[in-house]
Amino acid sequence: MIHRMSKKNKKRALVTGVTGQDGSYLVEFLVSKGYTVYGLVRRTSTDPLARIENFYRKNRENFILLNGDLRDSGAIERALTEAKPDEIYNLAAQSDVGISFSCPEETQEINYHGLGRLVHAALKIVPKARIYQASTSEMFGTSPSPQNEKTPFKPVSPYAESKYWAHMDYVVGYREKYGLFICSGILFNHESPRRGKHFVTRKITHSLARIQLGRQKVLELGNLGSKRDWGFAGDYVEAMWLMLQSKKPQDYVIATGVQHTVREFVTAVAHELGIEITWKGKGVNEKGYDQNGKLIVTVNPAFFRPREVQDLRGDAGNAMKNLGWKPHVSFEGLVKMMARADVELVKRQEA
Ligand code: NAP
Ligand code: F7E
Repeated sequence: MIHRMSKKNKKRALVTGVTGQDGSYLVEFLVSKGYTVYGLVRRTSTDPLARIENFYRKNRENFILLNGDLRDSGAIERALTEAKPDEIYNLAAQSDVGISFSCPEETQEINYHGLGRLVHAALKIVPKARIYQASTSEMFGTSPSPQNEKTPFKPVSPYAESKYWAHMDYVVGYREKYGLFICSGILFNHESPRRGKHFVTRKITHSLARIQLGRQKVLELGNLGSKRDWGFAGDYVEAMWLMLQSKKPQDYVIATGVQHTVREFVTAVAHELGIEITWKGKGVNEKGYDQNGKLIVTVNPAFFRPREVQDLRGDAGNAMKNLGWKPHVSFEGLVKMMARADVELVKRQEA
């Protein structure tokens, strides 16, 4: 059990992607452990701080924001010089798999070269810092489930390829070549009320909440048969931290081991909101009706991907054994948490 640290030996962490879903949970977790956290924030035309604003306002002593972008080596060097981190969590990414098919260069630039810039700067400025890389189950691609650390990587999207090469070159490669303490968390899908609305779980909870409250008629989705292993983001950030507390850097799969289809996620969220869905038809003609026979879910081929990962279910046995990590929120708990949060959000927006 690790206790909060005294001021003198306070650990320092740099978190890239601190404004994202995982970044927001991780900064709360690290500050609760007594860390001083530096968060890298890139310039955007809209306010990027939505997920961390309240926490930032109340924790300015232990939470410092620095301007920077993973595409800018100078900014990364300045951030490392100022933060002097003991631990670096690289969560920044173009993280949308679907969008990576239309923006492969940007995806590669941020996800692959961004990690390259970060590790080169770390070798120069803080060579002893421990580095966590946000790798992904998408790297397994078409390898059948269950997937663990020994499963072959068969990436099928520009996103998965960028993460795969970042893992091979800068995590596995630099650990061997330069003795860097760097490791990959190969995380399966993890969600929360803070998930971006373009990812399928949040699109479903937000849209069905709007449908239940009469603000939207139909939810349009893509591949309903796709299978994922969905966990809670708040549980997964603890695994990131545990990996950097290990004696030796090692890559771990982090997952719940439970798999559901997108269709099952829709049915479960609808049930939570008092809507009982009946599915009729197949493929692009499949439709979901509520208990009154009203059409509420349709398939729109525009949401299909050129290449799809159909079957993900992780085996996190190594993380459970070596790190003592386990997920606390079940699939049902996640559905409930996200559905309720979106009903409250939509109600507030109505007022
Ligand atoms: P997210 O919500 O999309 O957050 C991504 C973060 O990266 C945001 O803070 C974003 O900033 C930042 N970012 C994007 N481009 C950047 C750049 N050029 N320079 C600096 N920052 C940049 O993603 P997430 O769900 O929290 O995921 C965190 C990490 O884990 C990502 O690397 C993702 O690929 C990986 N991952 C996620 C999952 C999952 O299921 N959530 C599973 C496996 C791996 P803005 O706020 O300005 O956009
Ligand atoms: O899609 C299908 C879609 O976009 C899940 C990222 O965090 O997790 C995430 O990537 C599944 C896919 O997540 C829609 O085709 C159907 O099969 O929520 P998603 P993802 O692609 O699994 C991994 C682990 C990461 O690393 C990524 O950063 O749902 N699907 N209909 C749809 N997906 C979306 N987005 N929208 C639909 O309408």
